[in-house]
Parts: sequence; C-alpha cells; structure tokens
Amino acid sequence: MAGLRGSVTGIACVLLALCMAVPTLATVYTVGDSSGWATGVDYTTWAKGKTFAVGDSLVFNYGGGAHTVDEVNASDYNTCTVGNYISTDQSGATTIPLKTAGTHYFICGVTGHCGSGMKLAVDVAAAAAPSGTPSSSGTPPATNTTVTTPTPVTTKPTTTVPSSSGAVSSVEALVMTMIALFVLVVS
Ligand SMILES: *[C@@H]1O[C@H](CO)[C@@H](O)[C@H](O)[C@H]1NC(C)=O
Ligand SMILES: *[C@@H]1O[C@H](CO)[C@@H](O)[C@H](O)[C@H]1NC(C)=O
Ligand SMILES: [Cu+2]
Repeated sequence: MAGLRGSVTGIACVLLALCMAVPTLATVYTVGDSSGWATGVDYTTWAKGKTFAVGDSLVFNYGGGAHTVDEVNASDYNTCTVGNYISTDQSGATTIPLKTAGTHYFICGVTGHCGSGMKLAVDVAAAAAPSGTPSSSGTPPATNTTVTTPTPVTTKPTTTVPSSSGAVSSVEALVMTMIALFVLVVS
C-alpha cells in the first residue's frame, strides 16, 4: 500500500508542478480546432476572441501535400496571391512559433484554396510575461532566490467551477480539481 500511496503522491506533485507552470506556459493553438486546416472553415471566426502572444505557437493539421501553410504579407493575404511566401510548409502538421509581435498572415498556397477560406490572420502581442520571471504564480520577486517551498493553498475541495474565461484558467481549474482529488485519496 505504501507503494500506491507513494506513486499517488508523486503524481499529485507532478500535477502541482504542472499547475504552477501553467500561467507562464506558452499557448499552443490548433488552428481550426478539430476542423484543422481545410477549405470551408472560417478562420476569422476561429481567431476571434483568442489572444496570441510572442512565444505562443500555431499548429496546422491537414493531409500532407494536400495543402500548404504559407506565411505571406498583408497585401498577398488580402488578395490571396500565392507564390511570394515568407515561409511555406506542406508536411501535414505545421507548427509555427509566433516569434514577433504584430499581425501574421497565413494562406494555403494551393490554387483557389485561399479564396475558399484557407486564410488566417493573427494579431500577436508582445510576450505576455516578462522573460526571466520563473514559475512563481504571483509572488513578487523578493530578494535573492532562496528556494521557496510552494505552499499550496489546500482549501477544502470546493470544486471551483471553471470560469471558462479562457483556456488557461480552465486548465488551471481542472488541474487544481485533480490535485484536490488526489489529496483526498492520499489522506
Ligand atoms: C508583399 O509582397 C509582394 C511580393 O513580394 C510585394 O509586391 C508587396 O509590395 C508586398 N506588400 C507589402 C505591404 O509589403
Ligand atoms: C543578490 O545577489 C547578488 C549577487 O548574487 C548581490 O549582488 C545582490 O546584492 C543580492 N541582493 C540582495 C537583495 O541580497
Ligand atoms: Cu489548401
């Protein structure tokens, strides 16, 4: 039984670490979600309400060779002009790290596909958190980094309803709930 308890505690610790890292983790966005990168999807609608920051990345999923992911400039995006891409990929799973702030434009380079909806523009903000800030969730940068043992706020398992105000906070709430459950099991 000690073994089980140990492993459960271990998992809880991993989850706790994960949870504390979440606020500073870059977000990976799957373009089009389950629809992927395809014709007939409205990527303006998909991007609406999402916030993109330097450090985040976009993942385009599609049949390899069936489409391309071309980063283009604003005018080529607006006119669906193919051939002048800044970068291109047709692997079927294209990850684009958003490295610079500003608007980034993507189209499919297959003739006609951009006109059929395969165009995405994302407004990328400067990096959300100042670099160098470790995974301290809210604690002010005190003096020199003496290893502060994280004291998790072990409130009673009042299941915090995910505020659904964003992907990150939902994930955080989920992980917190899981940790609460693990703590219950262990004790
Ligand atoms: C976009 O790229 C095309 C082709 O290289 C060029 O002719 C055009 O001037 C560029 N437009 C902008 C706004 O940079
Ligand atoms: C932190 O450490 C640096 C050198 O490691 C030292 O120069 C600085 O005075 C220290 N600051 C505090 C607040 O202890
Ligand atoms: Cu295409």
